[in-house]
Amino acid sequence: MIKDLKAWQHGPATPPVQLPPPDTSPGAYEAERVGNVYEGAAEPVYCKLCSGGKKMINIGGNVYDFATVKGILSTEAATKQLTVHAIVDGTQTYRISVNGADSIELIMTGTPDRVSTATLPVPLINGINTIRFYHHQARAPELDKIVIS
Ligand SMILES: [Ca+2]
Repeated sequence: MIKDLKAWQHGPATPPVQLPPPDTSPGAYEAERVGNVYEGAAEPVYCKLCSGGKKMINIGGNVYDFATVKGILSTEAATKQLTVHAIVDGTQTYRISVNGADSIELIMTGTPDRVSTATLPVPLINGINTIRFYHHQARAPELDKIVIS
């Protein structure tokens, strides 16, 4: 039963032939990118609307379901704009922690039939940054990608 549910969440065994390509522009990081961390129930699944054809589902709702986007390069210590691309069902909220710092709240609104975006300033260090997406109380949006500018 659980196995069947997992198979359903991952989509068909043969994925749709036409999936959108990943965003390889500077500052773009797919949520499903290899090297990211998906903890607990959080996992990448197919999404025909999404950049790269995948999104990260099951983020938030407790302390152990979260996703961390790693390898975010900045060539200076500065405040940059983080634009979050996600599938949002109504109003949902992320807690966002940059490099392990206290979290910033990001409230997003949208509908499941499109990718919604929201932008907030984040402090980056010079070098490799990590950004953790989570929420302890409620399910957060399904993360497609982030763009740093
Ligand atoms: Ca994606």
